[in-house]
Amino acid sequence: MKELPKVTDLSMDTGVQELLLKARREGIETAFDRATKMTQCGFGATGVCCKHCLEGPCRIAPNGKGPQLGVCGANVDTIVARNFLTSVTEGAASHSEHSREIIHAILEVIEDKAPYEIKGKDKLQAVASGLGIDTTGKDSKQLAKEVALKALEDFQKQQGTLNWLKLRAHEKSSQTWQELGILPVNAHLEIVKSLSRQVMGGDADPVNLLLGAITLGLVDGYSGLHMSTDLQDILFGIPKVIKTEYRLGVIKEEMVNISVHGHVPLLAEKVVEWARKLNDRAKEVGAEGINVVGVCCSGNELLMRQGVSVATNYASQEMPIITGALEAMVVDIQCIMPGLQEVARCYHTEVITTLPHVKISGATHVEFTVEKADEAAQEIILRAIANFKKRDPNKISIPNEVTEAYAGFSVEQIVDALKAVNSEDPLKPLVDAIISGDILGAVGLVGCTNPREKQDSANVALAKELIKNNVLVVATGCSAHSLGKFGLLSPDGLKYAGEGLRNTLTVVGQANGLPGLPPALHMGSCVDNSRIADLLTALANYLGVGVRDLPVAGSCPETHHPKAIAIGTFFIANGVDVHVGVNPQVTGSDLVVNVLTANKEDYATTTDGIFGGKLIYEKDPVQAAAIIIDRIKAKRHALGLK
Ligand code: BF8
Ligand code: SF4
Repeated sequence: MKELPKVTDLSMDTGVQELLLKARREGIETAFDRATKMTQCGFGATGVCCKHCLEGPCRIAPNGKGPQLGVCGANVDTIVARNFLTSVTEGAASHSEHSREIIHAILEVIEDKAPYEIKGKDKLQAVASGLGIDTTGKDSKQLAKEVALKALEDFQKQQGTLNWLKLRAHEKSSQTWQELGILPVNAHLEIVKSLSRQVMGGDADPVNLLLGAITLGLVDGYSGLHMSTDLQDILFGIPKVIKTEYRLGVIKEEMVNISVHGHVPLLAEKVVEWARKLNDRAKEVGAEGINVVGVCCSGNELLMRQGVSVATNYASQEMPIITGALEAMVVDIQCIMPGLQEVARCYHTEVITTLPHVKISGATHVEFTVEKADEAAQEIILRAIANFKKRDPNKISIPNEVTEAYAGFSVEQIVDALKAVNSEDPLKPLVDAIISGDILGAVGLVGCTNPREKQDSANVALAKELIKNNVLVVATGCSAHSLGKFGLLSPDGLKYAGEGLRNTLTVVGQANGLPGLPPALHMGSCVDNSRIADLLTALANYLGVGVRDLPVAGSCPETHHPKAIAIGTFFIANGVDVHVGVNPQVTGSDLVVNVLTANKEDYATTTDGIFGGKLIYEKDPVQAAAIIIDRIKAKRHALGLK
């Protein structure tokens, strides 16, 4: 039996630490315990294990000791590259399925078959014009229908490339992809083609497989991230700056507590709506009202548009249940640990799954469709209210810390905030600060937390190091939650910033009635990495350069999900370096490592040589920040900036 690690080594969040101790006292196993028990397979960890057919599994021994070819003759480079493509494809499929759900919802809404309205009329106009749709004299419904049909084409067309790629990609980036012949045609076609090339006896050229991964990265970026964000903004409105609270103290003992967890906001928005409508019903069971809190990216979506507070992020998603005061954990899709149900069995919490293709055995299933969204949301709220009476008072313990944070920094909101400084030329103050060096560059801090890593620790340490060095941080996903918990999404966090960054953000913040902008700007959920890409495209256009030339990078210090691998690939394809702090499981192949990280020979055939961006793998956050800052400085130098 391995000794259990100290809870202070598992999470930086003292609320999580407190509940981990409670879980141990109550004999509850959590993801952190499972991570401690589970040894990682050395073959899988380096990407050299192939399970693509029943001749295997085949694994290639390191250092030439043992078989160097699979039974079919596949070598280590093919196996590692193929596994990498598998991950990117899984990510692209998840995000594309997310946007396809929103297309379907919009098509139902405009036929009055689903109880939502088109709230983002500005976004609708902007997206429709960008897609080349004639908007004159058309009402929202007609326009939304034409936009949704254009989106649907990106799952159907048999030639050309994605409408959303043409809408959102920087011209110089698409030119490179066109010259290489790697432009995606339609999302479903590329996902199927990718599966067919991974199959035994399919594509065996590692470089070709990696180019395939770039195509799937583009599917992820344009059919997944960009399309989801654009269509969600059309349906639910463009996020504006909003104040909220973070940490487990947002769960309230006197309230009926419901956490929403997952990704697609169709359900989560309805849960919030019906929690408000049925609030008084909670009083009938002795509660003061209904309190909805967020976890993971559903939490981000609700935070960005509704200011809903966030209890915690991925690795500690079981903790809200362990408070003993959570009546329901409502989930839709992605990043939902099946282990939630095992934990919930020991409390009164009802885990409620909602989608026909994402069920957990033992959990309650309330089927959600956009057509019956109101009925499903009502049933969920009424179930939660009924559970309030089932609490065991001896098991209730809610950590009391909360941290104030600001979110809602869509590109539109950032531009609006900058307009308060320069109404004629809003990007100018930002660009001037970059040119003068007050802002050295920008980093998108994105991705997850991972039960194998000390939760929030690398996300926060890396952000602090960057901010100290005048690098502006924009954040999404569970990384943004880490920063929120530790004060970096609040103007108070400016105390950690270097002078140039602090002054710039103070000026912009004060022009907008805040003491300053936070040193890290929360731009949304993981699909909202599209907002970061849009900001980069706007900056590149302003400066008349390519995205690859900008002094920027992405970083995923605590990642775990294939979606993050796909997002990283999308940014690398756009010429943005991507740092990961968790082993990307490709180190078994020198060829793959060299193509992705450009650290040895054949620079011209690396992603850095071709696209202008590379993978950086560094576990230590301070060291990682130094590497990122060096690259930012090199890109500044190439632009003629000091
Ligand atoms: O899409 S950051 S743990 S919740 S994968 Fe998952 Fe990672 Fe969180 Fe959002 Ni993104
Ligand atoms: Fe082994 Fe080749 Fe089959 Fe993979 S595809 S399991 S390497 S025989």
